[in-house]
Amino acid sequence: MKKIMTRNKNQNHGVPKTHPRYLSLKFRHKIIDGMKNLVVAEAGLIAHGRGECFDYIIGEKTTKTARKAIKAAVAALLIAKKPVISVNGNAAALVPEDLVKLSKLLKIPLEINIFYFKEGRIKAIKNILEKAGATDIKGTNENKMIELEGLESNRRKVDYIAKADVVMVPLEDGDRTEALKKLNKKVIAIDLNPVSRTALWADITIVDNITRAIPEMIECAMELQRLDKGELVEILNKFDNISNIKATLDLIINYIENQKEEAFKILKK
Ligand code: PTJ
Repeated sequence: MKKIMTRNKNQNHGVPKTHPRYLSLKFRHKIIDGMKNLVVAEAGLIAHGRGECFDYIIGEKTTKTARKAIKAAVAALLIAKKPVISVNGNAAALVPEDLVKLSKLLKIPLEINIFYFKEGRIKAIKNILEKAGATDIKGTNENKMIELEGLESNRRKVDYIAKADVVMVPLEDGDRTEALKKLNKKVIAIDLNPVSRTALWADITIVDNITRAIPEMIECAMELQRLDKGELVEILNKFDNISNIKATLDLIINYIENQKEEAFKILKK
C-alpha cells in the first residue's frame, strides 16, 4: 500500500510528542534549525550537547537551588537602574518568545552579543527576536558599539552593556563575566555547568536549562514586581551565591548516587 507522507501536528521534525525525550529532541532541532539559518554558530551545537550532559546530572528539572538564584536574579533586575539581557545564538534559537516576554515584563532591553562573528548572524538573530515580538534590541548597529576593556573576543563589542549596571548572560563562554565584573557590573549567569568560569565569576548563578529558567523567571517576575524596593533588597541580601553553588553540587552528587542505585536495580534483573 502506498504511504502518504504528511506532517502530523503531533510531531516535530518527525519526533512524536509521545516520545519520552520529546522536549529534549524538540530543543535539539531548534538548535539545528538555528544553525542552518545562521542564528546559531556551528560551535553552538557542541555547546548545546555539553549543556544536555549537565542537564542530565541535575535531573533535567529546575532544582530548589536554581529557584533561589532565579528569585535573587529577578530581584536584582527589578532593583537595577540599567539592566540588560545579553542574547547569543543559542539563547535566541531556544527561547526567543520567552526572552522577549521577560524583557517586556521587566522593561529591560535585549542586546545581541555573539562570540562567533559571521556575516549575517546579527541580522538573523535580530529577525528571530523581532518575529517573537521584540521591540527594544540593542547591539545591532556596529557604529554604536564600543569595546569592553580586558576582552579580546568578539564579545568585547558592546552597546548598552557598556553602561549597564546589571547584565544577564545566558549560556556564556568564560572570559566575559570576568571582564564585566572588573568593570563593576553585577552579572547574572544562566549556565548548566555549575563550575564553569562564568558560573563561578557571576554574582548570581542560575544552574538551569535556559528553556526552563526563563519561563520560571517570568513567573517569578510577575510575583516580585508587586514588592517594594526594600523587600527586593532583602531578597537579594539573603542570597549567597557561593553556598548556593555548593548546594547545587551536593544535589548533583545525590542525584548521581540515586541514579547508581536505580541502575543497579535494573542490572540485577
Ligand atoms: O552565539 P555565539 O556566537 O555567542 O556562541 C554561543 C556559544 C554557546 C556557542 C558560546 O558562547 C560558547 O562556546 O559557549 P561555551 O563555552 O560552550 O559555554 C556555554 C555554556 O552554556 C556551557 O557551560 C554549557 O554547559 C552551557 N549550556 C549549554 N546549553 C545550555 C547551557 N546552559 C543553560 N541552558 C542551556 N540550554
